[in-house]
Amino acid sequence: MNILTIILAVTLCFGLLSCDRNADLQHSGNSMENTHAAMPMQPLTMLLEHGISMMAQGAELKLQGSPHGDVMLAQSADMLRRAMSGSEMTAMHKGGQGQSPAMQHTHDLGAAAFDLLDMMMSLQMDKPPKNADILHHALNMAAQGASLKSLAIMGMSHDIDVFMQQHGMQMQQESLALSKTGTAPDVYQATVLKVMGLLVSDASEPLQHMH
Ligand SMILES: [Cu+2]
Repeated sequence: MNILTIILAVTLCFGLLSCDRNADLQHSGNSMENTHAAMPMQPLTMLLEHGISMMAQGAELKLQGSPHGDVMLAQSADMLRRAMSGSEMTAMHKGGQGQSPAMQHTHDLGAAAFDLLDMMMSLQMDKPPKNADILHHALNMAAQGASLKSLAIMGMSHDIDVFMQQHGMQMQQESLALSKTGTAPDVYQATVLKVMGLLVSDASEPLQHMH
């Protein structure tokens, strides 16, 4: 091996090493953003689902005259905002996930939930909407069912995942049956039904494709 070949080999080696180091530095510099950009949608969806469950209970308490109703409605507003416009959501959009079907579905659900929350905040004890108690109960069930399904999709517990997903779907079917009140829906009922419809039709893959 002549001296030129050795010099070439050594230069090449250093070149590769420094490239690697640059890549590493770039990676660690952005690591927070990268982690968020690659984050699955489920944790944010679960915040949203929990916020909706709290709204349903808060609205019911408010109609019963409990001051804790307003507290819960305010807390659910914070939770919806945390999910929909927190740093994770911003990073996911910057990372190119803004156009995914899951993202679009999450924003549809978030928007519908905010619309309903507005109506709930102005509920009055002496003027409850038609069938309010059954609708709140059904909404809470649909949200909890959605949460079980989201947890199952995260794939942490194998057989229990399947059980949770099945129970989540069962809760949602029962919630839909409960919410059919047999009367023509007024604006309040239609808004609740819209949120429930979005909770039931999540855009995630069926569980059997995840393993
Ligand atoms: Cu988004």
